[in-house]
Amino acid sequence: EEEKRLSYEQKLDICDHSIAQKLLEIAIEKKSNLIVSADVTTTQELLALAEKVGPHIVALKTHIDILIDFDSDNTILPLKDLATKYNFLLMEDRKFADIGNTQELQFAYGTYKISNWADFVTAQVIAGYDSLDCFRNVGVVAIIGMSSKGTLTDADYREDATKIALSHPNVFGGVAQNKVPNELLLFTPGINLADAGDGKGQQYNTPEHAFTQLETDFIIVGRGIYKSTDAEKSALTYKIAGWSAYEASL
Ligand code: S5P
Repeated sequence: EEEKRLSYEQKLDICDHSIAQKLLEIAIEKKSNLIVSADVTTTQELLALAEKVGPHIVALKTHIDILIDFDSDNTILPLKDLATKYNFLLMEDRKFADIGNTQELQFAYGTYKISNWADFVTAQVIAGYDSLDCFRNVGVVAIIGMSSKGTLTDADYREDATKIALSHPNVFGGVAQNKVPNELLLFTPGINLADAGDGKGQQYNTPEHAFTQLETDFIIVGRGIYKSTDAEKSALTYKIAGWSAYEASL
């Protein structure tokens, strides 16, 4: 008999990291596995998007360094209020990719002071196991495989990256376009119901593909939601599509 994917309830028993636990609890409570990628360039757009999609998401993924008007009082404080109001986590998609000492500085210093506000961050594992030690007070989602055409994350790389993700106590999940072991939470970007690509190398799949073929835990949707004419309605559409695909995969 074919083994079934684990439910969020079953994952709660084996994914111990406190952020993994929070994400799974929010998923169950909101019946959502949707993460919106807020790739907008002004604070006003970011907060407006968070207000619209907040009720439907488990986390809001940011690229905080693309904001033209970042200000910790005007950007982060209201964003944190919205995260509390609608019960979602903040995922900063920084994709750290340097030696531990440099990452430690990038994480805590500079303009964005990510360590002050992010619940979890993404990091490449290219610099090795010890490079991830600096993310002590947040959770880390390791980039195991990328969605873009021609990515260098081949099967050998992904196998080694998965070993680091599984063994490092700061890491609770992976970003990938393939299955990962049950002990990790899987995050899958490159999700779009209307498009197959963006003409810049991005490759899209459907929520159904991500849950049936990859047994993902969370789908990440950017332009499919924030570029649509009604972001609130689109978020609801992706939330329902993601939850139905999850239930069908059980
Ligand atoms: O392999 C990856 C990893 C990530 S985190 N492919 C990705 O597209 N991402 C991110 O997901 C990317 O940086 C962007 O923020 C989001 C996808 O956005 P969309 O507009 O293509 O849905």
